[in-house]
Amino acid sequence: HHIVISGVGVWNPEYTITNEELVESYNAYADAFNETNKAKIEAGELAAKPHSSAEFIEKASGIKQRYIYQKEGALDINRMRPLIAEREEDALSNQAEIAIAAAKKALKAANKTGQDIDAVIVSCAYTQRSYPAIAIEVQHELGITGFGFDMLVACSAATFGMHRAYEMIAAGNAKCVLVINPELVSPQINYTDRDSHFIFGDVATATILENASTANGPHIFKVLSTKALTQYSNNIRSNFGYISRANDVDPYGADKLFHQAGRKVFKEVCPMAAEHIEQHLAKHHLAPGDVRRWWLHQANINMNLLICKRLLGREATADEAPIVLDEYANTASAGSVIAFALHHKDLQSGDYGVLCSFGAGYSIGSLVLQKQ
Ligand code: CO8
Repeated sequence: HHIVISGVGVWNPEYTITNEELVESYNAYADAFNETNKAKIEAGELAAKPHSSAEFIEKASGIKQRYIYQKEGALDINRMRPLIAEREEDALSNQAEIAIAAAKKALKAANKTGQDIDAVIVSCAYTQRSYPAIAIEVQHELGITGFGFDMLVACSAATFGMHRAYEMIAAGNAKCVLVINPELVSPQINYTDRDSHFIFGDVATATILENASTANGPHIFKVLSTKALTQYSNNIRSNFGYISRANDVDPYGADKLFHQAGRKVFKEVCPMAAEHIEQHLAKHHLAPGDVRRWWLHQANINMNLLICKRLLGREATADEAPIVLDEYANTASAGSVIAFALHHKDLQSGDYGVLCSFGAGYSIGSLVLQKQ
């Protein structure tokens, strides 16, 4: 089977939040919290909220700013969450809107229209509703005949989505698949938690996978193979779900939002990811040194530096393993796709690249690519 990635697109929200803006809001919130709870804190019944710092954030993560779908509300210390107005049932949903924006860019890059697509996969960390699927809404809006479905794999949603597209094409069940990652994650961020308030940003990415015989875009990458691994861990978790209502618990409690044991994740996931990539390359008799570009998951700059060092035995250059964290922060599954979208046009025919996600689950998903 000759299956290729023939187009990719990234859509950025119009609003950004810098580390400085984020920290100013959080610190004002923490001061107000500590003032309100002064008696309990002095009695040792409640922990005081410590200050956050923009320098810490940049040094610990590589993040300088993040995009946000709706800035209003997120920095308001009496609210600490974005204000997103509910839409009527006959209006386009928020996630379909950003999915379509990214999809149009990917279609253009691949020289395709909706008529060329016969399957749509919306794959991301959260969907805003259970049904009807966001993918079917997107399919309808773009005039696509065929089928669509949603799937969730947290950080590895994008790569696992591409894996499914690859298999659907290989099996002859689809010819040209649109995979979209509308990562609208800001509603799940706990802006009152200093350990995690800085980590995530909103974005949408899309890719087109198809048979090599129909691909006619300017930048075509053959998918040599796909490889996936999952291993259960509670170290990155969100307990938000439809059963909360029946549990009689606060559906907005801190454990219902993203939370993690960041140090443990770092220590456990880095070796797993490096080993996974090495094994995947070995299937093609390739060594890490043969890889021209690494489009890695974008959770933390130090994680990527460490993984590359394990693979290459030296530091990777920014040209070899581009980082987009400074501008985008962690965008759940979209990070490696953004890196690919912004840094693929300069590759020469025959060059190898690895696209790889790693994170919650734990989950690792990779594709070994070769520029046509
Ligand atoms: N400002 C100042 N100080 C801080 C702050 C802050 N904001 N936060 C923590 N500190 C303090 C800590 O309290 C600690 O103090 P002390 O030493 O006194 O205890 C000190 O700074 C050092 O803290 P850490 O050891 O925790 O700091 P690290 O250097 O380990 O950095 C990170 C923390 C950045 C979280 C790092 O551990 C990390 O990135 N780990 C990997 C995390 C990761 O990859 N997570 C995956 C995320 S999941 C995903 O990608 C998708 C999930 C689905 C999407 C969810 C969307 C909402």
